[in-house]
Order: sequence, then structure tokens, then C-alpha cells
Amino acid sequence: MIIATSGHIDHGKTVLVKALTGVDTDRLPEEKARGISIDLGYAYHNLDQDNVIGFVDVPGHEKFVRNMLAGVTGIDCALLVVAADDGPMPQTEEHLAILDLLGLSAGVVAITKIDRTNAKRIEEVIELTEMLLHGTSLEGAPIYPVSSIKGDGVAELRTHVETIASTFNSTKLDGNFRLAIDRRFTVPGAGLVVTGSVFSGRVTVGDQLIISPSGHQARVRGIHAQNRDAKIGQVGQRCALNIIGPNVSKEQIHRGNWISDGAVHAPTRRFDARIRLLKSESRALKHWTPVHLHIGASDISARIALLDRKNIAPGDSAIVQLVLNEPANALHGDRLILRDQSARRTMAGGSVIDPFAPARGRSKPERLAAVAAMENSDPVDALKSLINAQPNGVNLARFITSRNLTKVEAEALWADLDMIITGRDDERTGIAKSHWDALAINILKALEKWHSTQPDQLGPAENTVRLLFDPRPSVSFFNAVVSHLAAENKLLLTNRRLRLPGHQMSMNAQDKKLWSEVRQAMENAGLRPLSLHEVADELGIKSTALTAFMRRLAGTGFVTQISQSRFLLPDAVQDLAGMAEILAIESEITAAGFRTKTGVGRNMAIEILEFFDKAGFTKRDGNIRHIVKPATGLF
Ligand SMILES: Nc1nc2c(ncn2[C@@H]2O[C@H](COP(=O)(O)OP(=O)(O)O)[C@@H](O)[C@H]2O)c(=O)[nH]1
Ligand SMILES: [Mg+2]
Repeated sequence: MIIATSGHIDHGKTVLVKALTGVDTDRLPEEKARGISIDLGYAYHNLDQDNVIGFVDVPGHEKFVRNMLAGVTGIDCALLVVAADDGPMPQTEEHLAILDLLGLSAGVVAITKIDRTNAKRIEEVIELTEMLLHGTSLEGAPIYPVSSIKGDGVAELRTHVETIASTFNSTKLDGNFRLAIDRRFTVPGAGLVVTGSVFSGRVTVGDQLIISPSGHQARVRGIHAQNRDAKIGQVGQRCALNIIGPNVSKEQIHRGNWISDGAVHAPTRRFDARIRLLKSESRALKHWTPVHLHIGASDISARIALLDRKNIAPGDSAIVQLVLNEPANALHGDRLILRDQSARRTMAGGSVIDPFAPARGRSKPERLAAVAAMENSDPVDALKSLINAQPNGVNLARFITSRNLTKVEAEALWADLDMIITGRDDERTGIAKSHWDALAINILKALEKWHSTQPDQLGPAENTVRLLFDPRPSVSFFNAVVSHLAAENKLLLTNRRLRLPGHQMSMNAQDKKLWSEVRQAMENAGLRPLSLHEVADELGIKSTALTAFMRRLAGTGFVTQISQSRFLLPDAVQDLAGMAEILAIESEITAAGFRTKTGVGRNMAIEILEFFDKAGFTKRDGNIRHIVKPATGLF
């Protein structure tokens, strides 16, 4: 467990930590000389063999709230200190507001310096403190009067902290490893060391990790967990990691960076969050207000974009987008604090909803519905609402990262949902079964209608059908459903045209006769594309009469137009494309090679290859061609 002090300067935080642990956390020479804490101090108290309590002692001075914040974002428990003589002071209130905004509910209060005043005053300060706690996440926290100098009450407070620590649940090991770096230094003989609170998961000696946002690789050579040499470090502990990597040096790593599993390295310059403006703010918060954003151990300047209102009134909470001046590593649920532009006062705080927030359309109703779904803290419920809110599906890789789910956790999540997954890896999309089924039915209905109103057409182009629907299905969603329907023989897909299996294009008797003759001629020619003249000659009719008919056939997908005057049957196109694919595997696609393989003659081979280029199947590069897309999706 990690516990951090909070409270006004000079109220006895550092001396209390020393009384509890025996460690003086004011380690900097300047701190010793001035008698005040400037930066974070650390002390450890051994509970038993495997349980160590980590103390983070924070500075109370208003100038160093930034350092205080770096110390309290990853803690489990708060130790709020109020001096019995002074009573609550400005930083008592500000620190308490910060703990409240961070949602910290485990905590204990120490009323210090009781040797300096009388029982009546102590009672009064206890009452004032209780009033202050009222309505915050620390409401009802136990209050211990102590004298760190004389020792009164210290043992009782220590026992209480030990009890919290012994019941503290450190077995919640979900998620990937993340540690917010608050210090880095070099140790002679060992090298670079980074320290900080572990936010999630566990780390083992030998692990390969990533520094964020730089993206540099680092390997863990040694671990100190709660100040002890260890093989493993985990959530609920302060860890010092001895790391090595080709690009990691003391100069390149700073307080505010993260060291984490590669799966959760996702630096972002904008994220959506819910924030609450403190009641004590004198004015409503406006759109595009500049702020200091504190997240993890970092302090980044940012602006607040309001999404669903003109301003946020003091005490109110709202969904916003934070637009950052430099990248931060933020995941769903990460707590944040916002201070004013000149870093004088704490204004608001809250937690991250979506680290993959879009810049465009951030306040559109569809987007706000998605954000509302993502706000759900339970990943199953969140994904369930999200796939319902987004008919075109949800990028699952992003969802997994933003929720800090391991592969195993993610697989378990899929199993709980009525969801169809399309695509692979980073493109994996989860679509609600209900949306999928609805689109499948609507496609079939649309085809039925199309055939009944346009019986002389083979069927509509795939994209024409897609554009019929509102909301419009994405190309990938639509194609996935079409492929599925085609595989089940519920529709036929030729030449990127759709039709129902039973559909016969209606032609008048004359056209029917002509088509059967044309088809016979084309079948006889095999893979060689016949020109209009050749067909006309063979059938003994005028080529001008044939032109309009052939173009109409091509428009409905019965034949494929290769060039100005040449046509092939769709089956022949597929065979030729298949040969090109084989050629590409065997050696490479050249005009000569293609001619030999197909036996269609040199000029014809070139004409066909040029048609392939135009169709987006192949791409010419000098004398050879590469395959751009698989033929099955094109012809
Ligand atoms: N008499 C008395 N003095 C205390 C007590 N606790 C702290 N002090 C004194 O108050 C001053 C500030 O203490 P310190 O721990 O540095 O305060 P911090 O700024 O909150 O860390 C020091 O001079 C301490 O010796 C206490 O319980 N009794
Ligand atoms: Mg101090």
C-alpha cells in the first residue's frame, strides 16, 4: 500500500512521517537548510515479511502543489494532516479538494501538535476538520490527535494505518504494467534507475518495457519494490526499476513519463474526460480555457474544449475534451487534476473517458452517445453500449488499450458479448449482432425491391446498395455482411454487382436469342477477349447494332468490358486473374509471361493487363506488375 501525506505547510507532515517510520524524508540540502519540504519524500514501514507500507511525503507550500500532485495520483490512501494550533488552512483545503477530485476514499486524518494547545482547541479543530471533510470522498475518515514530538497518539495512528494496509487488496493484478515515473537517477555500478507508483499490473526482472511518450525500449535489470530488492513489482507498490536500453538515458527521461508494457503505450494529444469544477471557483468555466493538466506524475499545459454546453458552473460536472500541448499517456479511468494557467489554484478534476478522442466531430450527437457509453466503468457494459451506439462497429484494439486489458482479459470480454468481429489486428472491429443481422436483412430486402422495379437489370452495383441506407454502413461493415451473405448463397456477387440467386434478368425474346448467340461466340473464344467486330462478323450482323447491346450487357454484369471494343465473360476474367496471381507466386507478372500462361497473344495479353491495372487489381512497375488487391474481391 502507498499512503501520502497532505496538508498545509508547517503542519507537521514530515515530522509525523518520521515519528511513524523513523525516516526523515526531507533529503534535499535546501530542504534541510530551509526546514521545508520542496519535493516528494519517501519512507517505508515494514508491517511483516511481505507487507511494506510506502509513505510519500508531499510538500505543503502552495508553490509546490505541482510536486504534491506528482506524489498523490498513484496512491491508495491519504494521510491528511491538520495542526491543532492553526486549524485548517488554505492548502489543507486545496489538498483535500485534490484528494476528493482524485476520488480517494481510503484515508485518515492526523491533528498534529496537540502538545501546543489545549483540549478545547483540539475539539474545535476536530470539528472544523469534520466539516471540511463533509461531502468529500474522505467524509467520515477517522481522526487521530497526535504529538509527533512527545509521541502521544502516534502508536494509535500507526496501528490504524497498519490495519488499513493489512486489509488492503493488492491482489487486483488486472491489466498491463504501468508505472508513473516521479524520479530518475543513476546509481554507480548499476546505471539508470526510475522510480514511481505502480498504477496497474506487475513487472518482473527481464521484462521488456516502453518509456512513454518517447517510445524507447527499456529492459528491467533489477527491481526494488517498497524499498526492498525484489524479483517482482506490482500495483500498490512504489518501485525503483534499474533499466537499460539503446536509447534510454537520464537526460531523456523526466518526471511525468511512464514506463509500461508496450500494449498500453499510446501517447495522445487529446482525450475526452469527465471533469467537475470545484464549488469554490468564482466563475463558470468557459470553452477553450487554458489549464495545467496533471495526470500521472506529469504537468502539461492544455485547453478545455466543452462538448455539450457553453460553460460549466462551479460545482457542476461535464464531459470535455482536453487538447494537450504535448503528448501524454492517458488511459480510461486515469484521474486528473486541472489547475489554472498560472498554476495558482486547483480548479477541477476528474477522469479520462477516451484517450482516442477525435478532433473533428467531437461534439456531434453520435460522438456524445459513444462517449456516454464509454463512460461506463465496467468494460463489458461499456463495450455492450458502445457497439449498440455505433452501428459501424468499434475498433477493438483501441478499446483494449484504452481499458488496459491484457489479451486474456480481452478474450474473456468478447465471450460475454453478442458481437461479430471483422478484420484483423489493429483493424479488428466489433459489430453488434443486432446491427449485423439488421443490415443483412435490409440488403436482401433492397435487392428484392431492385429486381422487382428493374427486372431487365442483372442487379445493382454493391456500392449503390450501400448508399441506400441511413445511417450509412461503412465500406468494411457492408462488404463483410455481403461476403457473409454470398458465402451462405443468400446473394450472388459478380463483377461487384449484387443479385438474388433466383433472379433472372428479363429480356425480350429478341434480346434473349441474341444474348445466347453472343455468349456462345464468347465461350468459343475462351480466354481471348472478342471485339465487337468479331462478334458481329461471326453472327452475321452489323457491329453498330451490337454496340448498344453489349454495353448494356456490360452495365448489368453479364459481360466485362476490357477495352473500348473488347469484352469477356466474367468467368474468363476470373480465370485470367487467377493465372496472374499464380504467375506472381511462381515468378513475376510480365507481359511475355502472361501471354505464355494464357495463350491469348501478345497484344491481347497487354490489353488484359492494362484492364487489370485500371480495375485496381495490379499495378505496373516498369516491365513487371504487382498485385494490389486479391482478385476475389474485385471480379
Ligand atoms: N510541538 C510540536 N511541534 C511539531 C509537531 N509536529 C511538527 N512540529 C514542528 O512543526 C514544524 C513543521 O513541521 P514539518 O513536519 O516540517 O511540517 P510540514 O511542512 O507539514 O512537513 C517543525 O518545526 C516541527 O518540529 C508536534 O506534534 N508538536
Ligand atoms: Mg514537510
